[in-house]
Amino acid sequence: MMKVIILGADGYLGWALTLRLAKRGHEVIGVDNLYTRNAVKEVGSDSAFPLPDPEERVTAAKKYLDVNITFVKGDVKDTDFVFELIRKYKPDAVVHFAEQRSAPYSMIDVNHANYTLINNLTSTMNLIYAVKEIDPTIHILKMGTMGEFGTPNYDILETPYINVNINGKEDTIVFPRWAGSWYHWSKVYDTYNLLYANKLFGLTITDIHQGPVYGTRTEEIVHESLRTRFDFDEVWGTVVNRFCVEAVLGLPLTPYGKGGQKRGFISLEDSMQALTLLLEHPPKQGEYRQVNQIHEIYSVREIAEMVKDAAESLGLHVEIGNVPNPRFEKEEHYYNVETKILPSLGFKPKKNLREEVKGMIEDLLPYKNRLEKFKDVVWPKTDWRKGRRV
Ligand code: NAD
Ligand code: USQ
Repeated sequence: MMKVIILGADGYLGWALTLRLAKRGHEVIGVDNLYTRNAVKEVGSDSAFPLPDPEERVTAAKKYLDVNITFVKGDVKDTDFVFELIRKYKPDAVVHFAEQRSAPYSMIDVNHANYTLINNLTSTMNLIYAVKEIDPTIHILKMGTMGEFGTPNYDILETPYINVNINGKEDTIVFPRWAGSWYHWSKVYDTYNLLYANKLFGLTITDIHQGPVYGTRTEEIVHESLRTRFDFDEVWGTVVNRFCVEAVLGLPLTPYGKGGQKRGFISLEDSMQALTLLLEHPPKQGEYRQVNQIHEIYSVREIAEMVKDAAESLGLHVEIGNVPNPRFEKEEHYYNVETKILPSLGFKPKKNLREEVKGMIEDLLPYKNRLEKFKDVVWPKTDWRKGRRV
């Protein structure tokens, strides 16, 4: 059994992973500064499912799953706090989710862009130095994003480096990246810093590139008090989760622009399976392992059609809207992603998007009255090229 610190344990993925690892018998120390809770309120929204305080969550986990979780409130931007944390708990691994994770939030204005870059880069640098100083054998499992690569006209390989030949001379460069928001760029810069730390200090790192996650359920969410957060507003909601709430509210679904934008999706349940495998099968000491964590590739138009079908099978009436794209992105493009590492560790996805969205809508329907209060924050307002909310 391992001792694992999860930075960002109060979040959508962090709480679900806290429950998963604790249930598997690992010792889990969850850390969070509750930033997302406040930042979602800042844009006038809230989690679709009401969230108990961290202390109440820990109590509910004990009651329903019989697990002991330690929760520590703290800011990963604070260098002394991170050093003290690593020194006190001496973990086998640290999972780093504690970043500002919304692309639209990072595009609101210069203050939100700066916040994103400072929070994300500082938290990763603090972790790098704390591990290097206190115990360089600790496995850092860093959550990056598929969006670091953008949507290139070539396959996105699962390798940190690639050989190139420029004017007849060969060398190795970092696999090319071209992000589509300040948030996604912050993850690119994180990757460069981690690659450098791996070379410089010999740190052991798994750098995960994950696509948008969807879902309301994991095996451990056996009671309402164990639910993880679920965002749907224009700033914090991700596309599948948003479409399900739009369907419940009777709002038109919002594929942006032509809707041909493709991404690699994974369910919350399968994301937990993948993360558990990567933690329980760490790379060799000093290795930098880059993993593409996706399951199915779809365009947003295809997703809208699947959500419409699922909602209509439940008796809801759904329209697909025509929404000018507030983002600066390709709307029709090639998209292919190499995924070898997770299957080699035994990863077998249990969910697919078409079936899962029906269960998500069923889970959300009892919260329809709560969701009605936030109807006004669903339509997109954050405009990439204007650099502000319109
Ligand atoms: P989330 O916002 O729900 O969770 C992140 C948590 O980190 C929040 O609870 C927040 O309060 C905390 N946090 C942020 N800055 C912190 C700081 N300085 N100190 C302490 N805690 C801090 O986001 P999520 O959806 O759970 O995403 C988790 C990670 O996975 C993020 O790094 C995100 O970029 C990445 N990711 C998410 C998705 C997705 O679809 N949700 C997909 C790919 C990658
Ligand atoms: N989109 C729509 N309609 C919507 C919302 C989004 O068409 O109502 C489109 C976007 O334009 C984009 C795609 O759906 O083309 C994905 O958008 P998203 O909001 O679901 O995801 P994104 O902003 O990229 O960010 C989310 C998470 C982030 C994670 C990323 C993975 O918030 O933390 O890093 O997914 S990835 O997209 O692969 O980079």
